[in-house]
Amino acid sequence: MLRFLTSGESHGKYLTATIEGIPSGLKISAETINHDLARRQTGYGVGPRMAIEKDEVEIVAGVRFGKTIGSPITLLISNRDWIHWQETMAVNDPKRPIKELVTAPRPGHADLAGALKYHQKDIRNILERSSARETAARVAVGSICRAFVKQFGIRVIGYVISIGGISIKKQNMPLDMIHQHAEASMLRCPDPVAERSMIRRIDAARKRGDSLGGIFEVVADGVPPGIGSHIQWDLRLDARLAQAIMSIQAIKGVEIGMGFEAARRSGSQVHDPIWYDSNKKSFYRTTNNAGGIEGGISNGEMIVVRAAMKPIATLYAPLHSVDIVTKEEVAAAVERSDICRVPSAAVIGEAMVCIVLANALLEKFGGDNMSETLNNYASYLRYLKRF
Ligand code: EPS
Repeated sequence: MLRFLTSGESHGKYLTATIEGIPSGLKISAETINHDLARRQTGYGVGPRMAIEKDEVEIVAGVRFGKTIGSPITLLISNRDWIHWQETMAVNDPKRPIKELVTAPRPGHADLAGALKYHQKDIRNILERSSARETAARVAVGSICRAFVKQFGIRVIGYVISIGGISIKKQNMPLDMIHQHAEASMLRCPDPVAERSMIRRIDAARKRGDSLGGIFEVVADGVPPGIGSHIQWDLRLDARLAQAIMSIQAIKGVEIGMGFEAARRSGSQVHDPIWYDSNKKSFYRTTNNAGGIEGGISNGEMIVVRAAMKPIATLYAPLHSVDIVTKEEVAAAVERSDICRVPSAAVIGEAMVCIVLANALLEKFGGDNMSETLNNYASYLRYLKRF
């Protein structure tokens, strides 16, 4: 079983992650993880914080001479901004009382619900952990899982398909081209025409003191049939992907394949007819409305997950709120913030998909070292041809 935990506050000293269950013998390098960390930090619409941070991982446990050794892997990422927050975020009792309490909850953030739940009169004790800064740690974990799923020939690609109501046109664009364009785009958007309109929308939102959300899509290519299971609710691959994606800060909706559109169509317009290729000795589909999953099990087609991200909750032109101490009507707190982080969310989505797939693959193929795991996989592929 693969499991992981992250810890760390947005302006604390470090983010950390511990991941357990990766077999021994998997090649891991800080450079590869840093590449994904850098991808998460880019994007037109990021706020001033990203000029301060340049995320770099330190691997402090579980890896020796560039390979996993089967023990828990612990990762550290420094918050460079911490230097400016040492007093505010001190672990020990402060020498002087902290006067700058945050007491005006932001609608859409965890501020009020968290303050009520954890009995806090300083919302900083909530916002520091609810901040999407935490996703840097998840991307680092996802990067290790990406290295694992790559051994199975799986690649996971995320890109933006809509921002602020502007959507891309990608009919029939091959995956390689989508990937290439998305990587080159400052909005991780494969359609340069749509990208230009999105940028205009972001500029307009910035001028108004507003923020924008959008939709990203993550695809996993090369997943074999038979991952996940129909036999229990918590083993279903689609359910696990939905939970993982929904757990990303600010995500309000998740779709697999055709998603909500399937509810508007009849069965003959939705389900993907089954064909057999006797040369390749494998079943295939000519459509993929199921998004690669049927009955909670991967069916061998590309897995397609989409997520809707709400606009960032911190608004430079703040909404109406109520002070949690005085109960007076106030404007919501304005923390320095971003205008749009959908491009980052696409990279975080990739990480969560890699984590879920790695776990489901380990469940099916087991193994305590990579050669055992991959031998089991090779034997399964041989079985599929004989089926
Ligand atoms: C965030 C607020 C901003 C973002 C942050 C998420 O941070 P700050 O308050 O320090 O300006 O930049 O995202 C990151 C730091 C990051 O690495 O993605 C929030 O409130 O969620």
